[in-house]
Amino acid sequence: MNTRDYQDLDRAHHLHPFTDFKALGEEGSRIVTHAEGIYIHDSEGNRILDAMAGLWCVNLGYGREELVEAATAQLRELPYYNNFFKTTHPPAIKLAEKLVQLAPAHMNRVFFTGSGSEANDTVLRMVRRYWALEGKPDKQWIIARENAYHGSTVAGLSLGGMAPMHGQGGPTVPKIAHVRQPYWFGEGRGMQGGGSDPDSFGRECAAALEAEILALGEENVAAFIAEPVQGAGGAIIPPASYWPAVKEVLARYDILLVVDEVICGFGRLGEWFGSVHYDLKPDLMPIAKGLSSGYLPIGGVLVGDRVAETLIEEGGEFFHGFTYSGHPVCAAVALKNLELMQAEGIVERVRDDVGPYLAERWATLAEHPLVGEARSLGLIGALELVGDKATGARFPKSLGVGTLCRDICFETGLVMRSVGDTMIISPPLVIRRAEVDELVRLARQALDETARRLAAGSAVDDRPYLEETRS
Ligand code: PXG
Repeated sequence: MNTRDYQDLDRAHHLHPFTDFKALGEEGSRIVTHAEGIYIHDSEGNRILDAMAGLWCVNLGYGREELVEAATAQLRELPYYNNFFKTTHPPAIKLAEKLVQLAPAHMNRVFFTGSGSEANDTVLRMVRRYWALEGKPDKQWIIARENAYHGSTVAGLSLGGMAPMHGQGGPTVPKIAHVRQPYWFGEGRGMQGGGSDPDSFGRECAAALEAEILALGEENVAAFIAEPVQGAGGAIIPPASYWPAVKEVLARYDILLVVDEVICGFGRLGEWFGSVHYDLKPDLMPIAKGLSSGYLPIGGVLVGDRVAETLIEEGGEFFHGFTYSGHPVCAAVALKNLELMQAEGIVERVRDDVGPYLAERWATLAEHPLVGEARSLGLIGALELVGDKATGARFPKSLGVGTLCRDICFETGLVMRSVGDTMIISPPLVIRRAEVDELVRLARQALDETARRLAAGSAVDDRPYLEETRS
């Protein structure tokens, strides 16, 4: 089959996630056929540097034989059994033990799911159940953040702060509130001056959280949920003041902290968990993606002792679980993935070597005329595209500059995502220094071409997925 055949069949039968079905049908999809290391290949013979690690998940890179072997061996041994009805199997037991060894000391239990969305559904039920068991059934409100992404199931999207998602498919889950995100470049700096410096802004965001707690009443608030660094929202690295101030606020009130580690977990920020980088000591940590380097779908919730002890001692049966909770093949692959990460010192490499190297190289893009800010932490990074470098003013939204740049990146041989006019990267953690150089060179080339086409007046007006969801 050639590209056209694939595209015709795809158009006829396949509804893609977060996609304008009709627009994609007209344009035709890109067919990715195989991959190795940090490169994907498409059906037209293009080799493309995947600076998004698939969808923030292929942390060990493509083509790791050890993971293929772990899956194959487990498929032969026991392809499926469940963890309901007083049964389990070695892969789930061993993976739980490994996760607890890697997690902060006070987290000693894990509940497995098939995805990050299911992990956040589990979080929602667990925190409300916890408070009911503690004799505080009114503590039901969960505070999340505007522009947050916590998944696409009904609980996931309700916790998320993406207004267009809330607008489709009927009412969201009740008793979830959203407070402002610590997005200094987008919301804090003030476009014509008059904004805050990053640290004051970080404290203002924490104060907004406290104000929301007081407005709802502490006695009604169950938990605060946030990513250490917002991924899908636009690789938003909070000001240094933000997390310490949020911790202070949460310590004043009796509210659980849920840190969504679906993207930041497993080395992305140069520690095993983003919570360790920011010293957060969460009560619950939803995980997925990098847990298996995306080779097979698996997620879970790491549960701190405070919540686990109540659920275990007081709870009786917890009526919750999925057919694929702790699936043996997914668990075997995840375990092998974590073992490889340990054996190869991947997390330390991100922290001490390739993360700082990316930071240095990425920062050089700040000089580009289209770039208002270049930021990174570990192996997550963003470029803010601006129409006026002197004032930092954005392009008119209707120009779709981020989309244009993203499409040019593909043509240039680079996967770089756009969220509005923010370009984001999250490359495989195994990326080498020479590949970082190539990534930055390709990004610069794409920026140059974007500037050239803008000058020639050929911006596009189609909007990419998730772009419309920026609140
Ligand atoms: N939490 C966070 C922080 C995520 O990034 C989820 C939960 C949900 O995980 P599942 O496995 O149910 O997808 C995610 C997922 C994007 C994009 O465009 C990001 C995600 C998913 C789809 C697209 O950046 N993150």
